[in-house]
Amino acid sequence: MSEELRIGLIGCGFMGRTHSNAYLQVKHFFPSRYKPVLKVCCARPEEKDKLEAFAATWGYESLEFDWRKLMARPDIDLIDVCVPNVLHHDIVLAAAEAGKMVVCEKPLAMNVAEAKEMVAAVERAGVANMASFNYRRVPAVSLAKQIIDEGRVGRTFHYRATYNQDYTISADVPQGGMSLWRLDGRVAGSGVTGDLLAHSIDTAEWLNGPIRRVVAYTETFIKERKHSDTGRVEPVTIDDACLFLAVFANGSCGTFESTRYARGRKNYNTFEINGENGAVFFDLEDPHILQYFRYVDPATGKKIEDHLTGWQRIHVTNSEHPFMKRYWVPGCTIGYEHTFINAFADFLASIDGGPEFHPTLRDALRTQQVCEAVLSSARSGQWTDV
Ligand code: NAI
Ligand code: SOE
Repeated sequence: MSEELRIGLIGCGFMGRTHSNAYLQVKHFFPSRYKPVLKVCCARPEEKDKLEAFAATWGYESLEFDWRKLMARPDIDLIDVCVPNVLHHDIVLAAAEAGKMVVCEKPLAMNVAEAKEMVAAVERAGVANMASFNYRRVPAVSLAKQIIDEGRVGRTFHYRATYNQDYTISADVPQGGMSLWRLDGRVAGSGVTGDLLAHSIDTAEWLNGPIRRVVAYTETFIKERKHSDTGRVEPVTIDDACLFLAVFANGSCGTFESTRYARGRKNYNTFEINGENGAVFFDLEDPHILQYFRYVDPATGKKIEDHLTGWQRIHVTNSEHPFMKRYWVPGCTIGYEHTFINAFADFLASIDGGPEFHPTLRDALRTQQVCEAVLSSARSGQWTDV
């Protein structure tokens, strides 16, 4: 008999859908003591029709139009924050104070000051918490982590990350409003730095350890856009592109590039790590493949024979690969939505006494600190410590 984990979800957009799907699916693949129950979903009153349709589609038991009401409800165990960034701080503080578990979408907050308060709130309340950096749980990315931890890459020299998209190239794309809040700095906090590079930084620090120093350049290609809320043409206050150099604590150096102006790129989230013993490369547009270059065999400590060195394209669908034994037979792929299912599976295991869950809000604070150092460096033009 499973125990109910009663979910209060705030936001019925893109992430509201991926999280709802994951709550419904997780028990189909990962046995758990806990059964997520979709108790209530919440959005703004202006979105009544959308929220009603959303609740019907996913099977939520009830609806609310003011997120504060969720905090007072004794029938909610976990608050899931799937709303624009500007709202994360207040919701997380209220949820922690009400003793609810917290799941919060990335980037954690608008800035480091907010993020610190959020971490303090959940830690003071002692509530389980999760930051939604879902790409860690793409099986190929988890396999990269395993390969690195097994010493197959060895001492790392270079870390190279990109996160490129192309959906804001047209000057006619407005900023703000329900759908394009990411282009409004007052709602998003920053542009590609918080929205896309936060993912790359979370992955990078997970795989290669802390970033110590950065130097950055940002560009805003289109300086003014019509604002959907006011109807006026207003200055654009976000970074359209951000490039930075990083020095890691382990002595390796990194390059990070992100833009929404890379014509042809949709969700080009890649990383390559070059080490003494080997290398790995991943591209989210080809998500079930991890490329691995074997130079030294860690079992023998010997160099691979020259005629056998080369890049291996590992099709990450074997039952020995992270998460995959829960799904289909070897060769059958899973998709984007499974990264959220995998994350909730690990989260449920952790609240049932299993391995500690990461990334927590504290881990996401680290990412926020790197983002803030990047944006500060872009303003000053100077190398900046994290
Ligand atoms: P969205 O625009 O699709 O949905 C946002 C939702 O928030 C809408 O349903 C809207 O009704 C709701 N909302 C806005 N103000 C509200 C309020 N005052 N009270 C209640 N609901 C309110 O946005 P999306 O893409 O779902 O993004 C939400 C969060 O998820 C953001 O922080 C974003 O950065 C993050 N995100 C993370 C992704 C990941 O890969 N982990 C992918 C996409 C978004
Ligand atoms: C932006 O388009 C976006 O949806 C980001 O907000 C997500 O974090 C990223 O995973 C996909 O792209």
